Amino acid sequence: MEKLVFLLVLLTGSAIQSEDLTGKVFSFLSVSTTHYATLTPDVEGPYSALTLCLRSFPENGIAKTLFSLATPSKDNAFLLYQAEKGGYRVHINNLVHDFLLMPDNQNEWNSVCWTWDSKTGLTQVWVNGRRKRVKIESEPIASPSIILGQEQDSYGGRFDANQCFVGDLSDVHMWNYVLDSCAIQDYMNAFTFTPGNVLNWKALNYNVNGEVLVEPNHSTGCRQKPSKL
Ligand SMILES: *[C@@H]1O[C@H](CO)[C@@H](O)[C@H](O)[C@H]1NC(C)=O
Ligand SMILES: [Ca+2]
Repeated sequence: MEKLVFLLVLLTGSAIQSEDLTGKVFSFLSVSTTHYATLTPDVEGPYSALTLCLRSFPENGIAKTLFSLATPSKDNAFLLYQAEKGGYRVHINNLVHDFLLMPDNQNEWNSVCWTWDSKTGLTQVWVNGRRKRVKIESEPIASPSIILGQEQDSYGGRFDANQCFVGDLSDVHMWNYVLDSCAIQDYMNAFTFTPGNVLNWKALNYNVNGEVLVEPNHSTGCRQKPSKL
């Protein structure tokens, strides 16, 4: 009996291990099929609605894969992909829509939020405070495999080096409901907001593989030089 209790404590202990990554970033250092982070959601699917927010600082301007969520039957179940400058492509249960001509800071952080509601199909993407919308109707999203840094072509695998993310990602949060516009603006402006209940950057369950470093946000700006001495 004592052994069993001990084992249970061990099991639950490892299941709830999480890390506060406030002020930190995942740095993906180079093109590969082996550098990635696996995120474990705090709430299991199916999800009838989702909001995803993250900040990205891609090394070469185009982020490519920002967020890859696959299910056992659909590799592009909830996939956010930047195909070109200002072009954000969403995939929901393998359905695709391109949001073009979005704001896109070069050599700076970009804040991206994406909401989806399976009941209405309303799909919204916000980049740095600018919003675009479309209707994508599909069924709720089943049990997820969530990966940052690589694009899944199967459940948890089959990565393509041409689609990997190189650069920094931070403040990844996901909710199993649609955040209202004010909450999105709070995130965009880096004000206080309610952390994600599915993925929470302040208490993240994750594993890294390959060259993914957990680093402080290096682009915090250099100290201003005094204009005159
Ligand atoms: C990193 O620091 C810069 C400068 O303070 C800030 O603008 C940016 O939002 C920060 N990024 C993240 C993800 O914290
Ligand atoms: Ca895929």
